[in-house]
Amino acid sequence: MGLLTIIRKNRLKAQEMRILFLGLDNAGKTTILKYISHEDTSATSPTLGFNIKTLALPSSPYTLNIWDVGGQRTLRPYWRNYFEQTDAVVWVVDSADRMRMQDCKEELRGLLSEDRLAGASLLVFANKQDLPGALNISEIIASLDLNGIKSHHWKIFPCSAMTGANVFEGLDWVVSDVAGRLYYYSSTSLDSSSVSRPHDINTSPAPV
Ligand SMILES: Nc1nc2c(ncn2[C@@H]2O[C@H](COP(=O)(O)OP(=O)(O)OP(=O)(O)O)[C@@H](O)[C@H]2O)c(=O)[nH]1
Ligand SMILES: [Mg+2]
Repeated sequence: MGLLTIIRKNRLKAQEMRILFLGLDNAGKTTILKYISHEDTSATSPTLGFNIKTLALPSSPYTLNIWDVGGQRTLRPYWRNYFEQTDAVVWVVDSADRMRMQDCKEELRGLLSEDRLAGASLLVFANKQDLPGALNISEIIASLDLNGIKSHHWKIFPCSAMTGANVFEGLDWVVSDVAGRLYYYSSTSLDSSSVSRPHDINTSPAPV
């Protein structure tokens, strides 16, 4: 058992998870974080550094330490400063930003090649599904070549930070995936009835 695994297990004993929100600028990371923190989502401004929130989901015994880091191009080299001890990456995509899907794919690919993220679960939020013209889940899986990801557990959820659709369902999945992977997940501690099925290539995307 590697040192990193021992550290991770010890942290899970303390019932904490470190979750890193990343994605291109304007994807909706901060708005999602506001939604799950029950804050006003109507106004956000670009994140120039990072936001951190510590919160508990109603359906989970774990305390989540969520780091939301600015995604502007000039800030992306600093993402690596946040990788240490990350249990899960939440990759937020602006589903309506068709022009930048290639950029989005390349940044995600680069991220997944980082050694310090090797054991992290990956939740992809296909955000802004409320916008007309948003790519659906199948289109985003194809655009980002998600089926090519063999190195990480991943799932994609369509969501909207504006309506809140599927936001907690996605988080529930990633929390249970981290907990299950590290053996400290107890089926009694996370109410499985609250975990909706994620949408990946094997399931039909649900409208949000
Ligand atoms: N329609 C719609 N707009 C959204 C949604 N999520 C975020 N937005 C809007 O998208 C813009 C960018 O949202 P942010 O949350 O600041 O994006 P970010 O990913 O944190 O951006 P950076 O901090 O620059 O990396 C804001 O105007 C939000 O109101 C969504 O689900 N639907
Ligand atoms: Mg932000």
